[in-house]
Amino acid sequence: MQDRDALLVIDVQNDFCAGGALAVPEGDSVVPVLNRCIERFKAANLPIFATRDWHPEKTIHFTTGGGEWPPHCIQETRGAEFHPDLKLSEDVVIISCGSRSDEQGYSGFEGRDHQGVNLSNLLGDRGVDRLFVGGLATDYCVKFTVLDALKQGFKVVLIADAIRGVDLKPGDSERAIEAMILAGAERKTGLPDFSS
Ligand code: VGL
Repeated sequence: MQDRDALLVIDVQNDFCAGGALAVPEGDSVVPVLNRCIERFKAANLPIFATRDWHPEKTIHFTTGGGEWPPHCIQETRGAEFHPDLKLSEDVVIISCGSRSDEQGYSGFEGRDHQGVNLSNLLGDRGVDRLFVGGLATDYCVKFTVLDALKQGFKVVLIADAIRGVDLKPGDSERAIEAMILAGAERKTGLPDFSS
């Protein structure tokens, strides 16, 4: 970890965890790993961002609106809340994605904070140039967010133990990881520290 690093936690929400509307296999297992990452970034006074899927009831993202997914992460519902054990503090910047009915919202870079500022501007304002990324799901929001980050010139470190995928087709997550690495992401096992 260095001065211009930030932690980006992707969609660790009830609906993507055990018992949720779109539960990712072993989704909950990212929580303790991410909590330790959060502690480290806080201790180092480095910024932390957390994306959330934040859909309206009717959207092209859901099967009910012609899309691919069962309804999940509907604004202001329990399914859209962050996992109760995830230790996000007040100063974590929350980025809401897919909040319009005509967008899918897979990438955190399409999301905005509560004032409508997009993720790239927020990162730019804080002088961030490298993102440590973990969360759900490897083969969707993590992948699209990481690929967008790399396209926009950010460096990316994937926290291998802090991501889990949907794997609608077996191997989707592995292929997503390969695509992210091919695009320039670095994959790290273990927790981020100042030697990395
Ligand atoms: C996601 C499937 C559908 C994700 C969102 O957060 O990765 N996956 N919508």
